[in-house]
Order: sequence, then C-alpha cells, then structure tokens
Amino acid sequence: MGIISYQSSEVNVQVLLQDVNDNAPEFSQQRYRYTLPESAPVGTTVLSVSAQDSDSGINGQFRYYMENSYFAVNPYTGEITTTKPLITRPRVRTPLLW
Ligand SMILES: [Ca+2]
Ligand SMILES: [Ca+2]
Repeated sequence: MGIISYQSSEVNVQVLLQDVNDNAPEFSQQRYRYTLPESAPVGTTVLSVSAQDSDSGINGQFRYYMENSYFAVNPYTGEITTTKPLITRPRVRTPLLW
C-alpha cells in the first residue's frame, strides 16, 4: 500500500471592475433661486450650483455650462457670476430750452 502525497500551491487573484459610464451628473437641487439687485456690478457672484456623478474616475468627471448672455458659470466650481450690467438705463436727453 503506497502513500499518496498531495501537493498544493496558492495564487492570489485580484479582480478589478472597470467602471461603466452609466450615471449622468445630477444637480443637488432641482431649482436655484436668488434675487440680486439690478445694480449688481459685472463679476458679482450670484450663487454656486452643485452636481454629483456616481461614476468613478474619468466617468465621474463633468463640467458646468450655461448659455446666457448676462451670466457665466465656472466650469469647475459651478459659481455663477454676472458678465454684463443687468440693466442699461436709457439715456434721458435733457430737453433744451431756447
Ligand atoms: Ca458619469
Ligand atoms: Ca458606473
């Protein structure tokens, strides 16, 4: 009767999951509302919007963007500022009296 000898070895297995870009960024609020005076100078910070993306790495990166001639948003911080005077008062010509 022979002796059966077992031999064994081990290996570490590491499984990496590659993230799929399956989440769109979402704003933390559905609506932002802010009142500012019409006299606000150019460059006034109105408010900051905020969004999150649940994906990781490059799939979770996004930029802020808005199309508006009076306001601009910082693509990285979400800070919205005024880009031009909010009201242009019509020049009132003083009537001349002769
Ligand atoms: Ca994403
Ligand atoms: Ca994902």
